Amino acid sequence: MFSLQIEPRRLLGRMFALTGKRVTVVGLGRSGLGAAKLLSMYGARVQVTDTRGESELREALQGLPAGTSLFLGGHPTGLLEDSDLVVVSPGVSLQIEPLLVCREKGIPVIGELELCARVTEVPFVAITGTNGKSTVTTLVGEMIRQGKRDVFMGGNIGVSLCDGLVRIKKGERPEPDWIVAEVSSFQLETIQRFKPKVSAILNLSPDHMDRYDSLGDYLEAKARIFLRQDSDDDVVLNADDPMVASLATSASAQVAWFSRKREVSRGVFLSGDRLCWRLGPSEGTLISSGDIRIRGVHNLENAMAAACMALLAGIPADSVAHTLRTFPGLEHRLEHVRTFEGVTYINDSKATNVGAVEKSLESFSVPVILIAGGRGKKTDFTPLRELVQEHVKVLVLIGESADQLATTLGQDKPVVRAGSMEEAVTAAARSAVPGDVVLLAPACASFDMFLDFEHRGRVFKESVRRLGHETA
Ligand code: UMA
Ligand code: ADP
Repeated sequence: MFSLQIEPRRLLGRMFALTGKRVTVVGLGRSGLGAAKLLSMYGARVQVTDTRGESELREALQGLPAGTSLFLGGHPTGLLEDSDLVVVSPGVSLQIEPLLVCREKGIPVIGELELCARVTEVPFVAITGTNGKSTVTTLVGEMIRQGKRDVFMGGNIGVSLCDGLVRIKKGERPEPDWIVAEVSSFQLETIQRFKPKVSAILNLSPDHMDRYDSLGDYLEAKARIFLRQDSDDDVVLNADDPMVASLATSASAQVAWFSRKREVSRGVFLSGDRLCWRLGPSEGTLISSGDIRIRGVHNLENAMAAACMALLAGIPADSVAHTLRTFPGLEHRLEHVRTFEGVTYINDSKATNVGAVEKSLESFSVPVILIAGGRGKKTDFTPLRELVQEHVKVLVLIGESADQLATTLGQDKPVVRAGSMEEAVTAAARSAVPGDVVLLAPACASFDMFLDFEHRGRVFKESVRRLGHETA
């Protein structure tokens, strides 16, 4: 059984006074820009450093508050060491030399989650896990809205939490009843006092192995989500995922479960085809699984996790059920693009790891032409072998991982290499016959060829829509 060992980290003093403090923000992406704005609003002397240069950061630079000091093209020696506080972006490894030095010198290093937790009393619902975070975050947000409460959604879902708080503090939007935060393991690495009222760990499978030494380290980062929770709080865990379930004994929060496989004493579970809930003395049936709009076994799990969290946040069961009946799912997650000449084209650009591609392939009972590849995350693709054997007719490979994928998965399958997404779609269409599915499920990050997974998905969809309209 996994036992949670969390290294004691230096806590900031009780007062989180920022006025006049020299605070360095590392990384000027969405997270860093939001943090710089929030820090400046609280009177900190903000300096920002990024490995990228001015020309690449032009847009972000325009959004920075006046008076921000800039150190671009690298992280100058001594800059971080002279800071009272360092706020690091999630994409920046804590193992880079300047941050190791800060740690040695006892300079506090936090991230956007911790910064937000220090400046707001609004309760958090926080969601982590390898897959399903964005779907569950959006579902919980919708359920809260349906329950007539105001909600702000942000974090790893692509929206800076600090930026949201700036808007709230400026009065540009009302103070919400809840903040629903999608949180990554990277963001959890830098929390100290972040204490969600309701948290969830959805599942765990290998991902980000370029950043973690082992699956245990990755799980430990995820488990930090309930580090500061106590018996007034709730943590929702997946009873069907042994690694996640084993965390229950390390949590001080009350545990609620979701399970497709068994009845649980507290939480949400499947009984026959009905989704049932049980929390303390109250229990009931939410909805029949066939009435949930988002399809697939993984989405059933997502629906149960979201329902459990929303019920724990006090949202009435009928609002929860209504959301499950109507929520259409998110773009770039098993998204139907088009059926052309009898072939169905599916965009699952967000399937950036093996676990997600497994669920993706399991969703189809017809032959699949799989478009995969991109920037690897030191991933072992071997677990996909059997499913590829069973479901895939042709592999169309793109990006930096194409060779590794061909070696691991392409031994008994036709493999086509493509230099661009357009080429990949054309090649896939050529291999397909009516009844087949062409599926983009890359199992890799997108950054070798695209800005992000959304850009990759859009380019795929554009290429698919152009089929049949090509000029000779
Ligand atoms: N940088 C440095 N030094 C370094 C490394 C990077 O200065 O050593 C700079 C880069 O040059 C770049 C900036 O840091 O300018 C990028 O920071 P970032 O990678 O943290 O990206 P942000 O745009 O700030 O977005 C981050 C999250 N990104 C990551 O964790 C990689 C966003 O999640 C999140 O929505 C946003 O903060 C607001 O909270 C995205 C994501 O891809 C969606 N997450 C990963 C995932 O889901 O797999 C974890
Ligand atoms: P995340 O925010 O964790 O990346 P998303 O909801 O964006 O999660 O989905 C990412 C990918 O994972 C998509 O390909 C989706 O089909 C797949 N997925 C969604 N939920 C699950 C789940 N519970 N288990 C495994 N894969 C899932």
